[in-house]
Amino acid sequence: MECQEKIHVPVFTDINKDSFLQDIYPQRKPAVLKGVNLGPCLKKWTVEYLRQKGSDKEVKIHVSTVPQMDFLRKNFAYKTLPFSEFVKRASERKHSDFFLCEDESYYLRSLGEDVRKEPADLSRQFPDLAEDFHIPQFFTPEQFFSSVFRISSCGLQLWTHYDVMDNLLAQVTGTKRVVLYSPQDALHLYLSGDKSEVLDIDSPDLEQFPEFVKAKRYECVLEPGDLLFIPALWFHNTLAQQFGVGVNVFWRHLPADSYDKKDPYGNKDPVAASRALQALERALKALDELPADYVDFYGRRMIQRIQKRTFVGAQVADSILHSGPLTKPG
Ligand SMILES: O=C(O)CCC(=O)C(=O)O
Repeated sequence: MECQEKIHVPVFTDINKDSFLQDIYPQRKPAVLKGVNLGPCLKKWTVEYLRQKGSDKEVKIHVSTVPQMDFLRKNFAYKTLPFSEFVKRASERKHSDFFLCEDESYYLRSLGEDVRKEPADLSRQFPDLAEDFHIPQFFTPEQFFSSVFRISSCGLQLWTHYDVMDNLLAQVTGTKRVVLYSPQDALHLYLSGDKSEVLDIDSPDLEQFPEFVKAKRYECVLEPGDLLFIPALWFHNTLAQQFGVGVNVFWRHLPADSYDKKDPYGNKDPVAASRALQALERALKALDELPADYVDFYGRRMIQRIQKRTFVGAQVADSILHSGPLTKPG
């Protein structure tokens, strides 16, 4: 693909809570953290050990005939397997037992006990394994939202999406490529809700998605023991280069009541943003009673108003424009 600007996600070593909170967190940009103590999982989590400790707990998984999973066109099936059987199948290339075809791909995003209401929490769904994984204590216990198993077949690619909470994605075994896009590139990603319609980010159809080249591509490859800080609203797309086990931890970055209470996945828009989006739908409906040329005109005016009022760069430019000559505070 031509001309998409590519940026390596910066790598930091010897990070502790203080340096994370002081140097990395306030930047609101992704960062790879190496050398944070994740506990004995790094040595212990072999396929055999996971199968034995995770035992016969039933897990709901994604199964697909192709490794590139597509949520919008639903090219995968939801199936249920005992954890031990799932790990066996996800770790092998060809399966003797299968749902769709002998080289099908598997993905687990673990869920809470009550799937609709409760966020995933490793210490509740997999207590014997959870004790091997040390959650980095970079936030207060009240901010904790969920800890989620991410287990993928080799080659499994997960669609580009954003979440509304801050996130530390820990790679425990295997390597994984992660591509990220800034929230400021949202208009270049052809969004449908929280997901991008551009599935093939490596060779996108530029006739269908011409603006996609304008999105800056941030990229890193996670190795066992690495943590990736994914700030809320940053888009991410993952590609497992080997069978791999990861855990991600979401925590609340905004006050607790900013979030939708019925959101077990951590991906529903904050309450105020949902209200604003609904109000926009009402505003657009109100325009419908006018002829098309008026709708076009007032649509453009609304865009200008929204840009001026909400875009960070535009606000700064606007305040400089309206503040007169810059003077030093007296
Ligand atoms: O690691 C993965 O497969 C996906 C991770 C992800 O989407 C997340 O941490 O929010």
